[in-house]
Amino acid sequence: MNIEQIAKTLDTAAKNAQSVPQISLSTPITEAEAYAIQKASIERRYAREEKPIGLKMGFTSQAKMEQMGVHDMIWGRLTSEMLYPNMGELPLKNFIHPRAEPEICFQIKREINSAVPLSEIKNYVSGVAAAIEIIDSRYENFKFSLEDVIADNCSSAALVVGDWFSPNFPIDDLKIDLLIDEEVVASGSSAAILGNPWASLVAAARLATQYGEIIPAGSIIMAGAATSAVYLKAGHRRVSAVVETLGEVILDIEA
Ligand code: OOG
Ligand code: MG
Repeated sequence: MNIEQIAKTLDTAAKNAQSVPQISLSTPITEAEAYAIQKASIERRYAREEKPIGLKMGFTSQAKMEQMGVHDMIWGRLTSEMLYPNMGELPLKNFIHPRAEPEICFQIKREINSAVPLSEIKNYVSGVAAAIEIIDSRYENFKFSLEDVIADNCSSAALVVGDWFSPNFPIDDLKIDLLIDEEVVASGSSAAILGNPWASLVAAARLATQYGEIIPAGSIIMAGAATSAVYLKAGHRRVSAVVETLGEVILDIEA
């Protein structure tokens, strides 16, 4: 098994918006190897001048685990090229089969270099915001094993973050809607994210630092989707997420 070779395959698939067969169909990989492939593939992005901006959690809600048939939390890396401005335009042609999901995002104010208990996690955070993640599995038919999706940087493709609010703002049980062209296509609550989105940040700190990843001040951390993800298609004009009291975050869709 050649980690660099698989990393290149996945990075090229993302760059060219061209799907590839699942790795696990031809090469069995362990979870540790999958994280090594993810790291190597993201390092190829850094070599193209993309910058690390934070991390994402995945499969932190029942809705997501059931939709994808996967039952373990995963984490991936976010880069500068993935971040779109609120109200910006998302070019569909850059993606294979993109799906949108509504999330909560944290902004980190103090470096995290080891696990942090729930009782202390707020001390590391400067803001909370509504967000949308665009996931775009590089695998054919959006199908994968847990190891496949970890290697593929947890399907992460793009994200947009709304206005920041104080971390003292209650976020444990907020209504979350995902809308396409102003119509609600998925609904849930922030409580669906591990019972409380703060628990997802605790998990991110534990899992990432376990793999030797330090979370610098200024990073953003996506808590994972509260609802299942919804395909974006040609003809759609806008995707938005509305989180009770945190407000709205919007991407216009460029066909
Ligand atoms: C994997 C990514 C999961 C989330 O928020 O749960 C994820 C996928 O569903 O393709 O980002
Ligand atoms: Mg997500």
